[in-house]
Amino acid sequence: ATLCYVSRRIGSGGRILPGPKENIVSARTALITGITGQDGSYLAELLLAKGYIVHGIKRRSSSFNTQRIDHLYADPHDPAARLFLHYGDLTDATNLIRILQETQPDEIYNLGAQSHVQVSFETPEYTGNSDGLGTLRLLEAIRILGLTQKSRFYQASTSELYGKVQAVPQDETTPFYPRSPYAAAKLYAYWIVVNYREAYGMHASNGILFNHESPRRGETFVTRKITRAAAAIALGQQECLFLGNLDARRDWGHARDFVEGMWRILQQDTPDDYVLATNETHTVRSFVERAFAETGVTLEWDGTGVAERGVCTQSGRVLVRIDPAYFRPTEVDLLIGNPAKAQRQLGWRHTVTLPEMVAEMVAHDLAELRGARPAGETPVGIMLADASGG
Ligand code: NDP
Ligand code: GDR
Repeated sequence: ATLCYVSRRIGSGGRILPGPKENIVSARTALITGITGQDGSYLAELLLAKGYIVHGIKRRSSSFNTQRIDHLYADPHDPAARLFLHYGDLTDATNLIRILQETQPDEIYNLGAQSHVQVSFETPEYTGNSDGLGTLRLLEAIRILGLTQKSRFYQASTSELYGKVQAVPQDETTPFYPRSPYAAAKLYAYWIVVNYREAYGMHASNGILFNHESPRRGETFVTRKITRAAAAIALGQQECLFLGNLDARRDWGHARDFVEGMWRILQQDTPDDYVLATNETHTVRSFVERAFAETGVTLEWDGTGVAERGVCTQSGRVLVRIDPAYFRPTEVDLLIGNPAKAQRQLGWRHTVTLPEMVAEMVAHDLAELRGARPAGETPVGIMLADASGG
């Protein structure tokens, strides 16, 4: 069942296409938690293109939650199918044990998490359960099933661990200082991975990934919220964008580059912890300016927010406003990562620049909003990108 004769590659729009045999690395089996998320979808594409058999855990939902991977899915009855989905949840230990027993993965990528920092202040216990204890459950499942020497383990650790700035740029030696229930849960996960590596000799590694974005980014993370709003405003479908702290600085890369780094981490002979980052930092404010510039709008700051240049004084039109509801009880002010170790040991570096990524995201959102909601159909003033939770 682990032999794979079909090699495929990813075509435009992420479709799997027949490809040359050399794409096959081996007939390895991977399990991805969080496969329905941004990173899970790009990682599934990457692994399928390399010839892996990919199993993914998806949560039961009352509405469809597989949009990001639908283009990868093949009928499991098709003998060439190599992507298989299993219902499960990181809060359910017996379910995880059963899935690991059935799939016997060579590589496990733990990407599943309640991943929204602001939401973690509203749901701290659940976030601790899924993001912290969920990681422990997976590691214990590996141990219980005797897979410690077979299954390599990747943990989606995060630059949020650095939290309150201790040093810049941040690297693998920078002290952690978590600033949210999310970061505290991920801190537990980080250390339990290190502990299981040292205690049981497991091939378990942390990728300490700085922010990475894409057109598949969830709509309530700040970059996608901004690009969707810039597109919607340009199309006359939205009046104004409400944001919180514009002065926060982030090291933003592209998710497709970062999943390549995850895979490289698990291909090392020795498990270890690595920072993946671009080594550039930008304010939320400058991201807003870039995104609106992509739609031909030049923004000019005033005391209350951001106004469209020229129009502000003539009609007083304000396109971006501050809503204190989006400020966090404790903020992470400045992230900039030093990926030197990953460059040296993994041969990894980011390839997509910030301007390229912003352009891709805005173009995607313009196309999506044009298709989904032709201009004029949606009442002006609706906050398309301003869903609850940030
Ligand atoms: P997303 O929020 O896009 O995806 C999260 C995934 O986890 C979804 O598939 C979600 O399922 C699933 N999930 C949530 N809760 C559970 C649970 N209890 N049990 C099982 N699955 C669950 O996140 P990203 O793809 O952006 O991030 C992937 C991982 O990397 C996360 O762990 C995140 O914390 C971490 N990370 C992300 C960074 C980034 O900049 N993107 C940077 C550093 C770390 P559903 O679709 O049903 O909601
Ligand atoms: P972050 O990403 O918290 O860094 O976590 P997010 O995009 O949510 O926030 C980035 C910065 O923007 C500021 N901000 C706003 N954020 C949101 N979501 N909505 C707003 O309206 C808004 N206005 C300003 C925030 O205060 C913050 O400073 C992401 C997640 O993917 C985590 O899972 C991951 O671990 C880290 O990146 C690295």
